[in-house]
Amino acid sequence: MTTLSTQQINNYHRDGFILVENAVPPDVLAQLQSVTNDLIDKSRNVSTNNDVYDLDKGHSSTHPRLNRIKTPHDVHPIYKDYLRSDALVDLIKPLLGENIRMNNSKLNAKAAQGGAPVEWHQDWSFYPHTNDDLLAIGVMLSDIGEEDGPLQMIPGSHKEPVLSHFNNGVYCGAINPEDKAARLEDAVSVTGKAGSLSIHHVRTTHGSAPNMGENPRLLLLYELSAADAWPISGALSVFTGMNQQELWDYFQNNMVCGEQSLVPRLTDVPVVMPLPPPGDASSIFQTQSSGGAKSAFAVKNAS
Ligand SMILES: O=C(O)CCC(=O)C(=O)O
Repeated sequence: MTTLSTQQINNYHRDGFILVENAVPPDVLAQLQSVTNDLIDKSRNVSTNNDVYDLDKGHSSTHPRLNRIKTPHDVHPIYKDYLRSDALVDLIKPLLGENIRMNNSKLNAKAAQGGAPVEWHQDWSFYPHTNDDLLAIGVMLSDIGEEDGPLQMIPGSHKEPVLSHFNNGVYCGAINPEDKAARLEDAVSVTGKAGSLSIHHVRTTHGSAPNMGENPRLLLLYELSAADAWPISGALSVFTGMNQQELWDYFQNNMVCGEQSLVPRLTDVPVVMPLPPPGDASSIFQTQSSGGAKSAFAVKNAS
């Protein structure tokens, strides 16, 4: 499978997400899994969060437990090689056009038996751009079933108003689960075998419950944008703190295909700046916990 069917493209535009099964070539999947398992193994030597690892509660040298490998594309070339392969690029061009940039990558390695939830949010609230031709690809590196804390999406939410992601006046990277406009009762789980992909629009409301399964839930996420979508200064994002040269180099180094554009395409998009920031914005897990996000999943588990 290297292209999306017309129906998949239409479903992406209608629902704001799709599942693409058997998308990763088996040899590539095996390499991605092997490199990832090695990285998890190496986290045994780490005891505090650093540039590579965001550790889960209970992490130790005998029981490695990770929330995340932060920017896998910086850690091993395989992650960028797959992103730039025909197998992936041909899938996303119908959604983002010929000129595509990667803004960031991350590998959410939700540890087995309780690995942290990700509270409901819209990625757009973290990093508004000049237009919303942005999406995230989730590459399943493990089988992800209902008990493993799969991504859950709210169909059609990418066309609805952007919800408040604030708590007590501070950006907390999550909506209030009591917000009726979020329609959380409509959630759909995106489950699949290793080698499947989820693709979701930057404005689609999504989250995921703790992993209650026996194995880590390994989801490699690439955040991509049309090259003429430029981040709005002040966003809580990977670009914050870069000088002009660093930003330019980053953009150039992370082109997936086509050419970088110097002419941002401005469209009528709803923007709320994610400011003031929470105490620790080093990952979504820290943003949500230090920002005091209300937990949908803790409430659900307790009931
Ligand atoms: O890993 C997950 O379940 C959700 C990840 C996510 O939404 C994010 O990191 O922005």
